[in-house]
Amino acid sequence: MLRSQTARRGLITTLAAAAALFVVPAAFANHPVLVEGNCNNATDPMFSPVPAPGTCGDYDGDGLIGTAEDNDGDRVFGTINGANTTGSAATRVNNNGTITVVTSGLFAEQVTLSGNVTLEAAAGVEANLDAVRQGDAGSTPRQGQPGIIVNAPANRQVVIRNIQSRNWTSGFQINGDSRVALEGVRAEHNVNYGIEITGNARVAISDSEVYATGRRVNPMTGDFPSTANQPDPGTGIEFDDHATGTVFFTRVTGSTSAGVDAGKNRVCLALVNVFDNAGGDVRGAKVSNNGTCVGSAPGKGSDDR
Ligand SMILES: [Ca+2]
Ligand SMILES: [Ca+2]
Ligand SMILES: [Ca+2]
Repeated sequence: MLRSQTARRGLITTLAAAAALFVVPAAFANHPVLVEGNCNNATDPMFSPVPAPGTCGDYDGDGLIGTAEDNDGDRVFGTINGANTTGSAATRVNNNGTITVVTSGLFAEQVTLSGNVTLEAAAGVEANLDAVRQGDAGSTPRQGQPGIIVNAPANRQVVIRNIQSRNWTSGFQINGDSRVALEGVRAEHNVNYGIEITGNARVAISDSEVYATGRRVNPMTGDFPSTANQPDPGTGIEFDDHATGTVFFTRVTGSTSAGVDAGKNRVCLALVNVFDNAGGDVRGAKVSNNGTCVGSAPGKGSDDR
């Protein structure tokens, strides 16, 4: 009897300890956070002193912005990287959650997404991930890098919605086995690619705009395109390596090379407006005028259209 009571108490203790492990809310997974915008004023953006609480750039009105907001422990952040991986450890999403930019702003930061994450701007909000912030010494090295990089395993899904990316080598670069939906994104004035898709990535692009790839005048990095500075290659959307995808209800104009280059990969375009792309509007993709890629043959090159 005594022995069985002791055993029972031991079992209860073990179960209680196990239960405690499950209820400790150290870091919530898959949760939403907000990012404050900024007004792109000389005295405001994320690197600058704190504005008056509640004024431009301080969405939650606590007098903190930028990295200070990243680290005050609430679920509002001052930078996109803070909201994802570098802010308060207990509240950031760590590539498992939703990051919503809630007020317009300039975000002069390269962002890498590697998990089950949604990065979006709220309706009506202009979230501009721009390599260039006037007067910021980081602008020149940033212009030699991609803006938003996705490299996630195949069993994760990344969503990027209503975000614009400008003045990088590639506005959006999607690598590896990533599975990505780009909805309502804008890539403008990126030098080499608006949207660059490599590896085995699968990407669905919809309601998006890719303009003026390979075209830029910049006193620091040069005049693209020019004899001295050629884009490499200046393609609006490229599906490289073994990447596949669909492009729906999207505009691609003014590229110095192709508008959409799918090589011989399985890529379908439906209701896509391509215009004035110097290297040809579409290379290698199946083009559907029926508004859907369902039932269309996989891309076999331009003859398949
Ligand atoms: Ca704040
Ligand atoms: Ca705060
Ligand atoms: Ca915060």
